[in-house]
Amino acid sequence: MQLQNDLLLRAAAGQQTERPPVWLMRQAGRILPEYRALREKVNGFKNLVENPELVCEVTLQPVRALGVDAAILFSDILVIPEAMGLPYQMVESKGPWFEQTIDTPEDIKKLRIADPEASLRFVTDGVKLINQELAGKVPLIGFAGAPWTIFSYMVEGKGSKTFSKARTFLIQHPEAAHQLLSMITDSTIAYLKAQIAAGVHIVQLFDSWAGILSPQQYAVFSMPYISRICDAINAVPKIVFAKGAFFARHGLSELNCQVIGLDWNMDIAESKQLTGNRKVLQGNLDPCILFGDKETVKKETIQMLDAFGGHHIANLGHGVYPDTPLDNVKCFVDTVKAYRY
Ligand code: 1CP
Repeated sequence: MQLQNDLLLRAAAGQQTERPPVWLMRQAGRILPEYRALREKVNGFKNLVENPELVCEVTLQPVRALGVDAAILFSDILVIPEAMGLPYQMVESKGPWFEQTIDTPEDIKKLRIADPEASLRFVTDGVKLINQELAGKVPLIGFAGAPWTIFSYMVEGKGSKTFSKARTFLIQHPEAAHQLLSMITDSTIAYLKAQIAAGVHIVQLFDSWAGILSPQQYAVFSMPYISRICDAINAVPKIVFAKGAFFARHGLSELNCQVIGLDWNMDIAESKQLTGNRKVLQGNLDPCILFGDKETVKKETIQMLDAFGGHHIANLGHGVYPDTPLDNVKCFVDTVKAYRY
């Protein structure tokens, strides 16, 4: 279907656009009262994620409420560990929790490569419904976690500040780590291909825990797997967001992808230089700016847009925090939409 607003796809393709497209990581979720109400009604996160009609509804909520230039599929990166044999729960106000974890190389034998046809139909059915409902209004972003980030949750079993258990696994069992990362990679390729076949227009890989590895470890345990995914997916443009991996910006710019996401710790001018204008850049306003007053939100947003100066997709440097004032999220979006190069 012809898209009415294809700004994101034009920008991702490296074309000069009249202004940057804008969307927010975690735009679907707790910033919206209509999300909180629905989540309450169905009694929890997984009951939303696993129901295609509700996936569709929650994906569309921010498009209606904020007027962003893209929808992002409502799901979670943790559906992949589950499809590989490690089910997760989402514990109210705590986050993800896995009953079983990967503690030893032996544990990997319990896992399988994810079969999206068999276990992720709620996602692909959701994608089809979303596109029907969007009717070409804006593009739909699909996503998956990068293998290293998924590995971290499978070993750790929950969120962590240090992911020291996951990093220790790399030291004690490097070969088993590669085996598991490879299985996650194959699962992710199958999963993204299924999302694309169902209709997503562009995909983002979230390497949320990239920044806790050393540059050397990143080059060994993360980048090669991201590279394999980028090489396997060619039907749509790819965004790679490696949170905290300031040391990998040059390396990331050599991947077979169109867009690199930046977090707010990464200087814009320096990032442009390190990526040598080979990539479109996405990001990178500190989500905390949206807790300032409107003048501050406008001023900081325009300053960021000026600093990128083109070949840019406007976003925050990480997901929008759930308690952000909705008015300020709108102010951010409206400021980008009023901007012209
Ligand atoms: O309703 C709730 O309380 C659940 C909060 C929530 C939401 C709205 C979680 C739990 N996941 C999601 C949806 C989600 N997760 C999306 C939806 C699309 C959108 O962006 O609007 C996406 C892209 C994700 C991806 C995701 N899940 C990431 C990567 C992005 C990032 O933030 O770095 C990660 C690390 C997760 C794991 C996860 N899921 C949920 C939480 C609270 C966490 C993080 C836990 C931790 O701190 O380790």
